[in-house]
Amino acid sequence: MSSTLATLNDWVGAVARHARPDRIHWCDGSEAENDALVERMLASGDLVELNPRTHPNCYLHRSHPSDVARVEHLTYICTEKREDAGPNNHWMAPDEANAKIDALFDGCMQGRTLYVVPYCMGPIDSPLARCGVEITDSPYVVANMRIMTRMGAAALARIEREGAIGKPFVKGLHSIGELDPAKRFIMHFPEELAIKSIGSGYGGNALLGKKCHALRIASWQARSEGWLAEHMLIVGVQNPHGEIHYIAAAFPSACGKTNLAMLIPPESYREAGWKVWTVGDDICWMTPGPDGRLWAINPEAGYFGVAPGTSEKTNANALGMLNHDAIFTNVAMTADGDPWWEGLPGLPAKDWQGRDVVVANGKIAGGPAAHPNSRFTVAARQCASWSPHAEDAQGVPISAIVFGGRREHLVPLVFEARDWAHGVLVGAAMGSETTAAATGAVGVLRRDSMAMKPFCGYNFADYFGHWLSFDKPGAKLPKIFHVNWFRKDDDGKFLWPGFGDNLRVLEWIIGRCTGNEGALETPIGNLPHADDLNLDRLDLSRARLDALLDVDIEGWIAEFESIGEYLHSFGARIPDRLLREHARIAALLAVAETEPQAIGTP
Ligand code: GTP
Ligand code: SPV
Ligand code: MN
Repeated sequence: MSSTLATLNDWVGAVARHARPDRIHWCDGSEAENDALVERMLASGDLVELNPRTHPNCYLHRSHPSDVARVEHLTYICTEKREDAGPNNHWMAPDEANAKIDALFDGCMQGRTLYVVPYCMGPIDSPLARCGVEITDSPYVVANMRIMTRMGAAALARIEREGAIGKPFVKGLHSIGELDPAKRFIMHFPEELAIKSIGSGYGGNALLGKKCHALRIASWQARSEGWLAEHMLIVGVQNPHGEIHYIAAAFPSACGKTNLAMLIPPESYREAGWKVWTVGDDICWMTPGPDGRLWAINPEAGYFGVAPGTSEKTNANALGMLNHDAIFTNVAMTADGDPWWEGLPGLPAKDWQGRDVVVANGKIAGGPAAHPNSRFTVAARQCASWSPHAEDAQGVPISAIVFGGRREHLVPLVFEARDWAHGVLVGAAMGSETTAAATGAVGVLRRDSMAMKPFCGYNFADYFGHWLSFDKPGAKLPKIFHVNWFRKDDDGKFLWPGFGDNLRVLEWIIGRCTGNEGALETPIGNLPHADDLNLDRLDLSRARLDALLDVDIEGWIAEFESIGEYLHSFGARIPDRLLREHARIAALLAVAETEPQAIGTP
């Protein structure tokens, strides 16, 4: 097989001559093709079959122990000009990058099959969707791409149709190479709509439709075309009147997007008739519609979600979709062959590397049995809360944008930005404690603007300017909020119960959008008064609520100094509008410090 599109055939041919695979396979995405791939991976040991009675068509993949997360230090944006990549990215000149990575691709597929994987990001008939082709030598990547994207014949047909009228597709080249961290690079060439990734078979490093295409390359395209490609979940919240408000929320990796996207309302809300609909859990593409609102699609067709912590209590919707047709990566396994991770009942027999688990006094010895960044891959439609509008070609209209991170201290449960420009500052200033989703230290506070630090394909200063540019006549922009589920008390315990109870905060957010909720103005933004939140049947003391809503002026003054330094680190390219907004709030904080009576207390 090959394509009717000469540019595609030529590229595949050129790659094959260089990487020298034994065979070339063009993927059609069919069931039969997938079955054959699974057979081959079971035979090679790439996959282990899980208990077919409790988990039919479920498989476990154990990645190389040095290849378990994204590698930000090996991820490059390769633009002609260094300033276009910005200080937020690692940069390499395209010529140098191509030479370096092409040398590693030389002959790297000998003895292997080269798979040509055509895919579509977004509903196959949506004008907002975009296509790409990934070339890979990893059957595991093919099986994951089949779940995570619209992969195969229909995507190829669209690519050929668009190619015939000169519309390009994104070219992604991937090889697991030698799985050697010293020979691992994830390189992006936004000016050529191309990606080259070698040396990793894991998640965002290898499933090129996801972070590489749908965020890094797409954010670059979105800037020149007037839309936004964001690291956001999309959730529909239906109130007892049957009205649905869609919220897009940007939290950094492993900070709660999947959980919020699949939220199960607290009992009192369920009884009252509230429902929550999942549209997406990781990536959101938003475009202004003819009505001035932002309309969003989820470019993905599946979830590549964090396994540890997923339980009946925290995310029953996720657990419920994982008992058939799922791939698990680096989880542990019970003696019965069921997948297992920290947070599930019972005990595992084998850890994520396949080693026997030692249990002493009912506890697992020697660290977690499932890798902290172990994940599941599963089709989006298997989720009980999958929205009937998730595949609407025009997307869903967004009522509110929410930013949030892991902040043990300082940042209140929720606050609302005054207007769009303030909201852009709130997003740009986001900080979060690092997680296991990327290699490196965990729990270190860093700036992660709009949760896009690892994913923005161009200079953050230009990106902030692009965000600001949406505020123009005729625009009906969503309100912008900031949340923090992770504030802790003096004993290091979370102050807020989180998970399903986060709907209480979403209700206030929606109420602010419809004009039905009150708020207290503070220098950092508008907060709910204690009695603006619906805390029905929630066991939360007034002292804890006050602590959650506390705005510590001195702490915020220090925070704003640090935010100012951060903004200035982008030099002259930083939009003046953002600096003015920063100065405005810094001035309000200074007044509040000298005249505390000038602001109220929530
Ligand atoms: P990526 O897929 O890496 O982009 O991450 P994500 O944002 O989808 O992460 P996910 O929803 O899987 O979050 C995983 C972690 O956040 C787990 O450790 C959860 O237990 C924790 N988490 C999610 N929601 C809450 C919450 O409301 N409160 C608390 N305390 N923890 C939460
Ligand atoms: C993230 O790290 O934000 C993820 C997982 O969603 S990965 O696809 O590996 O990037
Ligand atoms: Mn993510």
